[in-house]
Amino acid sequence: MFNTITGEMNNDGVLTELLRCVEFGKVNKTAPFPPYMRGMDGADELTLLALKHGIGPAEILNDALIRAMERVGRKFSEKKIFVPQMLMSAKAMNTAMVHLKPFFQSGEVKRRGKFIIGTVTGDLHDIGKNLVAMIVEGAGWEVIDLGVDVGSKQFIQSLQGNCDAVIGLSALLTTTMHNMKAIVQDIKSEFPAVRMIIGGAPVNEQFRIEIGADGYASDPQGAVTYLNSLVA
Ligand code: B1M
Repeated sequence: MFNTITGEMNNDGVLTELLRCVEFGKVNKTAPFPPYMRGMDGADELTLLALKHGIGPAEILNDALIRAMERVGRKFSEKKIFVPQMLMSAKAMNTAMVHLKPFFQSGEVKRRGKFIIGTVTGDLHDIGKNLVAMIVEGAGWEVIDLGVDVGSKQFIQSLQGNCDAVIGLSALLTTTMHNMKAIVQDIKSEFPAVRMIIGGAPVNEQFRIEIGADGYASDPQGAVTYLNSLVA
């Protein structure tokens, strides 16, 4: 991991350290949390270092950041960590994403269409939704991000000025995924022609069929593939 002569880390070392920072919620060098990492580089510095080493943004995202969040989720399920630690990990991940965002957004600027996205009512998880928004935007779509805890009313209001837009619903909780059904029905009754795609860890193709949504994607690229298929 370290070059003993120069004291520098190789690429695997940088990614491993970045993964550790997100897993344990070390945001940046000056952050006091976690106490045993005090004074060490955090997600902020290590993401910049990874980019400086020429590691691709997709590799940084998939091999360090998303893997770290998978570990965080597993430990939360096993009651080895609790909500405050999850929040610190989310903060570290978001800090890293600030540096990656320009790469994902620098795609073709010609707009293919509009995409309105939100995390559904009752759900405050936004990391996955933000990633989808970023990558869809990078793929040439104009993105209107309504944020978290978004219900039918906000989606419908947003559609009123953008009736040609495609809607994206994200949910991370088994409880809130069921709110998607009412949102799909409410939107379809006001705007029958609007296309809607759903995503998020607990949902799948079977659930999409059950609630009458038009598309399902397990990841941001799947959302791009679906959206592009509508304008092909
Ligand atoms: Co929460 N949380 N959380 N959490 N959290 C999960 C989801 C959980 C699985 C953890 C666990 O128990 N193992 C669990 C849900 C269990 C369940 O429903 N069966 C859980 C729980 C229980 C809770 C609380 C209820 C905890 C509590 O308070 N007791 C609470 C709920 C609050 C609320 O929303 N009302 C809660 C709170 C939080 C924090 C606020 C602390 C924080 C969120 C911070 C934030 O988002 N700003 C948090 C976090 C960080 C997590 C985990 C650890 C990580 C989520 C994440 O960001 N993953 C998560 C465990 C896990 O997922 N492993 C967990 C990384 C992200 C890139 O993946 O969001 O899946 P994901 O998005 C993916 C795909 O799903 C897809 O693309 C993304 C990129 O690949 N995708 C789409 C997502 N949306 C899409 C839309 C599309 C297409 C694809 O088209 C429109």
